[in-house]
Amino acid sequence: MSDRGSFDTNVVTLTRFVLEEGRKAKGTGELTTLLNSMCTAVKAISTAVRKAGIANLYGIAGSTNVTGDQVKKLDILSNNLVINMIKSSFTSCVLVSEEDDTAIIVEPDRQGKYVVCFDPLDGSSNIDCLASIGTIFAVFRKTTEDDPCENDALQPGRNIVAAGYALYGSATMMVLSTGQGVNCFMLDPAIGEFILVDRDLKIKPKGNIYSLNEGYAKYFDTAVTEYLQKKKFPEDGSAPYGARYVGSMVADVHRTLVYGGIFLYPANVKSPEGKLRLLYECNPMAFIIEQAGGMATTGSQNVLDIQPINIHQRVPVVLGSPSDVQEYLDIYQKHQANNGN
Ligand code: AMP
Ligand code: P6P
Repeated sequence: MSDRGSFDTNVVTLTRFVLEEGRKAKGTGELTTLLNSMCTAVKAISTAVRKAGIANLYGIAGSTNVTGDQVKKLDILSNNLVINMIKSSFTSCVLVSEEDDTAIIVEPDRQGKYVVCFDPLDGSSNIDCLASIGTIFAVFRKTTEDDPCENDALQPGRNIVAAGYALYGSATMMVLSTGQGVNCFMLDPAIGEFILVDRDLKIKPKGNIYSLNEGYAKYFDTAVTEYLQKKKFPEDGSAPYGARYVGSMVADVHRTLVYGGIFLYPANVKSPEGKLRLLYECNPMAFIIEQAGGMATTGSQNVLDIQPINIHQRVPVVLGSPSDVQEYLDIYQKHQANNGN
């Protein structure tokens, strides 16, 4: 807003930014429509999240979703908002949601060429304590001429056309990439528009924060244990890393993007494949982090190179500043070699 209080016509809104990028791409406008529809769903979710206490949306909805988490009413509302907005955009044919056991095939008269994988309200276990939560999405192009089906979503993250997340924190922010860098937009509730606040954001080469749930330390593999020891008791006399963990992937990844450092949800004895889901958590976040100059790996391979096997597949993930992730990888690969892998 200009100091006179009137709307500054030079400010770049998400709507305007996406339209301009679409014109540069000389496309049909389908992706622009899809992204703006997702943006509208996010605005509605943001309103619901911030009014949840008043609207009595708290509390367990009494049902569970496909991954066994207890579903809260906001999860259901958020899922319905995203599905309805994408379907009514006539841009997509297959939707994969964290909340739905099987892929959603859009009705034939509303289909478009895109496939959207999303977690409508990630971190929902944090709703009742008002910790930050978020919406995560990844957009692919359907690659076959066959009738749309769940397999259309089983594409490696390298094929992502656009990915992003919304963070419902002290403010609501959309972080978006269509493959030409990462741009961050803050929601101005006064005008109901996302305003460009960080253009082409890049992650620090190296940070000083590590982020993981150390409650699982008993179950960590030896590589994770050695890596954490080096962060807490540096052998080179440098200062130990700080520890931060919200338990909401969008909050922990966004802090890593903005401040630098490393986020880990590795495999452990209890969760041999890790906990986070490839299609609608790890892939979109890995795409964003790589677009910002960072790295995202399972330890054995880059997250974006994984060929998915099923739509709710879980993978280990370590992402963040390239120097920090590479240091972890060097330790991980040393232990793999020692174990004869
Ligand atoms: P469309 O015909 O609108 O589906 O766009 C065709 C391709 O152009 C997309 O798959 C993108 O690779 C690119 N594109 C279209 N619109 C945009 C946009 N708003 N931002 C970035 N890339 C875009
Ligand atoms: P844990 C939230 O439930 C979530 O799916 C991610 O947002 C978050 O990173 C992770 O699980 C937290 O899991 O095991 O540390 O509670």
